[in-house]
Amino acid sequence: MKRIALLSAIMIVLVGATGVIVPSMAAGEASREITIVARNMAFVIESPDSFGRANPTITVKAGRKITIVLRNDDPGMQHDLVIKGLDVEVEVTSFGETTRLTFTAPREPGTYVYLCSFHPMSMRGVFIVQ
Ligand SMILES: [Cu+2]
Repeated sequence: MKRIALLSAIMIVLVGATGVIVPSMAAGEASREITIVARNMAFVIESPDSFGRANPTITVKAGRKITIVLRNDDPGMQHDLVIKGLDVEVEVTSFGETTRLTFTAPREPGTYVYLCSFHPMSMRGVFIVQ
């Protein structure tokens, strides 16, 4: 009897523990995908609220897993995307190519600059972690 009581106590602890761990792991795995298009020597995001605006400010949640998809729509040009101060370097793309990078946003809020390392003057925007 004592043994069964101990066993069920362990089971309750285990179930309780997995009950806590599983949802947080699931939430951590969901990454937010942001598609950024390199076009006419600028970054654009094809969403209704920022369509056509060059180098829009990108805002993400602290600690959130982010996937940046970089598509190159510039014939004859190479582009990449680097976020200064973060370990984020989306690989170089040639015309018609898409590259992607998944990373976790810092846990602390902050403001960073994203840019194309080939064209840092015309392809540059603000990346906010909040
Ligand atoms: Cu570029």
